[in-house]
Amino acid sequence: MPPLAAASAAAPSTAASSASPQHDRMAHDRLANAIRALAMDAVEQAKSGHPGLPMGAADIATVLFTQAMKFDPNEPAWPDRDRFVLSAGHGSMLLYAVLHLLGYPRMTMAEIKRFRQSGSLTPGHPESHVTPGVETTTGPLGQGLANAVGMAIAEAHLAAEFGKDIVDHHTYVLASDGDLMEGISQEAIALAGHLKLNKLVVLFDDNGISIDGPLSLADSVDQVKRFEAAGWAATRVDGHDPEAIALALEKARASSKPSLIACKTTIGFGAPTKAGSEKSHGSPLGADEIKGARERLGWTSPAFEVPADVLTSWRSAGQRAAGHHQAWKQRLAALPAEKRAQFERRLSGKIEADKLAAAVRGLKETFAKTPKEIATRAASELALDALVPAIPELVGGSADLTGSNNTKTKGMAVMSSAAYGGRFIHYGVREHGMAAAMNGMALHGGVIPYSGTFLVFSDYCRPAIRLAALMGQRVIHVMTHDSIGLGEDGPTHQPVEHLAALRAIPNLTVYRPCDTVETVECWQLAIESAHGPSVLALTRQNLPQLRQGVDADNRCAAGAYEIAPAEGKAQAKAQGKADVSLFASGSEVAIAIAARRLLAERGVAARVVSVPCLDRFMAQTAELRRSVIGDAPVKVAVEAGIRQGWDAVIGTDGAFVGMSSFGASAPYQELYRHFGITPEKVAEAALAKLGKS
Ligand SMILES: Cc1ncc(C[n+]2csc(CCOP(=O)(O)OP(=O)(O)O)c2C)c(N)n1
Repeated sequence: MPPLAAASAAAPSTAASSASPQHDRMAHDRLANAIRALAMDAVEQAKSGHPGLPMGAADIATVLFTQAMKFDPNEPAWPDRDRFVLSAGHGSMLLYAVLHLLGYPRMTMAEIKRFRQSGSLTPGHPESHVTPGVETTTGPLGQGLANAVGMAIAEAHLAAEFGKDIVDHHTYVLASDGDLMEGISQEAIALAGHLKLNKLVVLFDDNGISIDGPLSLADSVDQVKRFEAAGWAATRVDGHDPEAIALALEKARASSKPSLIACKTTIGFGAPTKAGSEKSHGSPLGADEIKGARERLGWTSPAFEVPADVLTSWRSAGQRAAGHHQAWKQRLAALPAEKRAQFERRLSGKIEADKLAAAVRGLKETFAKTPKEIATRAASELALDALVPAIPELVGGSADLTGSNNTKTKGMAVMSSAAYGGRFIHYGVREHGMAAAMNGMALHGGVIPYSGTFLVFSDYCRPAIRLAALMGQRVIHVMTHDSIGLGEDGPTHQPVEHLAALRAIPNLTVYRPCDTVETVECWQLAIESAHGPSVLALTRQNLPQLRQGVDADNRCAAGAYEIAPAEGKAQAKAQGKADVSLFASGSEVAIAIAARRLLAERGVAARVVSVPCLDRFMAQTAELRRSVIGDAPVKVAVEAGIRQGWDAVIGTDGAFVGMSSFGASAPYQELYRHFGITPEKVAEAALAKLGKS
């Protein structure tokens, strides 16, 4: 698409349409000063917030939104809009001011006045699920930049699949010093450079200031060289020179590489004593400073008032792409019906439920016919062999553990700069960047990203997983080698506290299936979870297939269910009465079932409840939970992780067989014996509680 015309196309009175360069500059300044004024006034009114970045980056944002970007305020979710990511989320007032000025209908002046107040569309940091026009939730520095890489990946992938007539947009990022100091930025820029994501443009707010003071206190990286080394086109401009910014953006759009534009700016631009200093970063400027800034900027309007001519210019800039949007709609309408339906369905996030159900049923029938004693990571691969062809929006990957995570199915093409249509991404050893890019892909829409790494490295993904949960995004993390069961690699690689730590994240669903059938069911649930991320914790070691036959229902959906009824005393069996309830997840379900046999030999009736998903189970009604937990006097939980979380099932007086220390390096069978996670120890724990030991 050619660069959009300046605002003049829609309204002759706008900045760029005027006669002389000085007039242009004055008109630009007034547009930018509107952002500055709104930011300082809103922060002042809220008595908290960050005026420095919006005031410093106002010129960049003005050029970007009034000259370069395409979007439609009346349809913020238009699929082919350019994406803008404010990676430095603390500067949220920049984005809110721009959305208001451009005419996003819900971003009213009343919302600007309610900055940071309860229930407003203007929370402290941008939240994608709260505010139309906000593409991703930012605040934890570095995440937004990595999200943007994912958005650019999704754009390139969908363009390859559906054609550039329908998918052809840019992703712009405003990143701060803090964003670029965070380690995740290195993973993100390296991946983007490698994949030659040339429609990704990062505008670096190069103000040399962070909270502690001048950047020189802590950093001396040459960012231009750094980005160039990662395969980017990189340049420096004066971030207060609109022409230079516009020119750099034009070059960036023509580049065959992703582009960095390092824009030298003054934080708090316009503030008489605080500009250029950390004092303008994160607190209200104060009445005197604001008065002085108004004088310096020549801004005579009272707080929260935008002069009519300035608002008109901004609003007409907001309408610049209306024609492009209409033309896009016509191109979409002209697509063959089936292709259009697929595109619309994929962007809507609806999966083809019948195809998913058929794939799941087929897998269950296969496993019923030929039960398999395989690791759940291998079961997951078999599941993906059926799911990937059935669900075209699945885009997989791994952080350099493809062969271990089993996330690449037969015939899955690799995504590369030469083939963006590929559906498997080699993310490299970049777990954090991978998880954050996946968030960006999900936010972009049209794809469901899934990935692979070891469960222990969920720690390296955690900040991004937390944001996926907060944003309610469907991303699926395949995390294998889920316990001491991985054996010889030892305690550095053996997750112990990770299941509990992940379960602690609200709106994240953690699955730990016990066999092939549960693995398929958990995959189905993860794909169906349109409004939250999932983790599939899978084993390295082989496990017996415990589920026989074909269940029409997805038994994992309730999170826990009785997999083996009470066995032992004849009358107990008849009445379904148990002396002991054993609860277990994943690889330990088979151990619990073996313990049930040992207990039966001692005349003790034990039932086994498989708990593939504690999160889902805890979300059931109290009544259902009570019925699954049962009323056996003794409850024992078995999981090769820490106890935390299990008391909700077994009570504080229940027995727990699991880990309370780090693991060790040895063959896994030995480790299970060493740490006492065996059928014998489970039976012993139950007998002790019964007073029979
Ligand atoms: C991961 C993370 N660590 C720390 C913070 C707290 N924090 C907010 S802004 C900031 C740095 C500010 O410097 P810079 O990024 O240059 O922004 P500017 O001062 O230019 O607005 C920090 C440390 C954060 N938001 N995210």
